[in-house]
Amino acid sequence: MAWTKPMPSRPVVAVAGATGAVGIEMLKVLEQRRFPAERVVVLASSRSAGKRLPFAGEELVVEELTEQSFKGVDIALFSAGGSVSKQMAPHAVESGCVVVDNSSAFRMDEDVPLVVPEVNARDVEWHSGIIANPNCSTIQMVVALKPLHDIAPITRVVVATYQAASGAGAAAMQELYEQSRQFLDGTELSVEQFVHRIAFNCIPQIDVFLEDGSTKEEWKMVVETKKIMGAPEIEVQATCVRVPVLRCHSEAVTVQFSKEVDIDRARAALAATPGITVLDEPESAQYPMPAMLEGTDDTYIGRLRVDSTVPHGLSMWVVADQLRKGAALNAVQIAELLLASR
Ligand code: NAP
Ligand code: 3JM
Repeated sequence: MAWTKPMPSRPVVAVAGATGAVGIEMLKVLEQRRFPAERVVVLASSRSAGKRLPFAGEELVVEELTEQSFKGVDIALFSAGGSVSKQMAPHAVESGCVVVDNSSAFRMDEDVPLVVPEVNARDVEWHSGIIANPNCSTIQMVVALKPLHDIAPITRVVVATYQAASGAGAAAMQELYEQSRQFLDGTELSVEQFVHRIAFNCIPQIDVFLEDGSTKEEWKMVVETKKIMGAPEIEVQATCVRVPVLRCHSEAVTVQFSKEVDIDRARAALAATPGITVLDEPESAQYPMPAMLEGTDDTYIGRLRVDSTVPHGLSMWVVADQLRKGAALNAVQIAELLLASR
C-alpha cells in the first residue's frame, strides 16, 4: 500500500546498527550534511547498549534495538545485516517510520524502490514504508553507467570488482590489519572474517555461491543494475573479488553500447554529472586509487578508453568510498529526497 503519512520538516532519525562500519559513517554523514534531524536515536545489539557515540559535538547513548525502538521515529536508517532488517523493519514501518535499508533483504521486492539518487531519485515516491539502498558495488557502477546510457543505450556490461575489506564490516577491516602484522611478524595468521586469508591475497568469492557458479554478490550486481536503471535488457557479467585494501571499492568496467559513442562525448557527459569526478590524466599517472579516496563522496572515473574488441565498446576504472557513496551517503541522500518530496 502506498505511503501516505506526511514527513515532518525535522524528522526524528534512528540509525540501526549505529556501532558498525556503515552506522558510524551514517552518523558522520548526517552531521556533515547538517541533516535537519529533530533528534538522532542510535540502536545496536544488546552488546553495545550504553556505549557512547560522538555526534555533532555531543554523545549519543546506544540503545538496544527492539520492536519498540521506532515509536516516535520518522526515518530509520538500517545497517545491521539482512536478518535484523527482515525481523525489525516491519515493526518500524508499523510504527509509522520510513525505513531506508542497507541490506539485501528487500532490494528485489516489487513494492520496494531501489534507489541511487543520481539515477532514479523519483522512485522514492512510490514506497510503501521501505526503500532499499543497493549493494555498494552496484551503486558506484550505476552512477557511472547512467550518463553513458543517456547518450546511447547500453546493451552489455562486464565488470570485475576489487572490493575493500571494510565492505565486510568493522571486524573484517580489523582482520586485515591484524593478519598483515602477523604475516610480517612470521606468526600464525588468524582467519575468521573471510573464507581465506585476506592479507597479501585476493579472494574471488564475496557472499555465497549460487547454482550457476556465480556468487550472490555478483548476482546482486546483475539484478540490481537492471532494476535501478529501469533497463532489464542490459546484460551484466560480474566477477567480485575481495582485495587487501582497507576502504574504497574499485571496478574495471567494460560497457558495450547499441551504437557508436564518441569517447570525448562520453568523457564530457561523465565530467558534467554531479557526483562524478573524472580523474584521467595518464601522462601524469593520474587516475583514481582507493588509498587516495578514503572519506570522499564522489564516484571517481579514470582510464577511459575505447574497447576495440567489441562493437561500440568503452572501458573505464571506477573507484568510490563504499562506506560513503556505497552505503551511508547514499542512504542519507535518500532521506534527503524524502524531505524534499514532502
Ligand atoms: P558491522 O561493522 O559488522 O556492523 C554491524 C552492526 O549491526 C553493528 O552496529 C552491530 O551492533 C549491529 N548488529 C548486529 N547484530 C545485531 C542485532 N541482532 N541487533 C541489533 N544490531 C545488531 O557491519 P557493517 O559493515 O556496518 O554493515 C552492516 C550491514 O549493512 C551489512 O550486514 C549489510 O547488510 C549492510 N551493508 C550494506 C552496504 C551497502 O552497500 N548497501 C555496504 C556494507 C554493508 P553491535 O556493535 O552491538 O554488534
Ligand atoms: C554487504 O545479512 C548479512 O549477513 C549481511 C551481508 C552483507 C550484505 C547483504 O547481503 O545485505 C554484507 C555486506 C551486503 C550488501 O550490501 O548486499
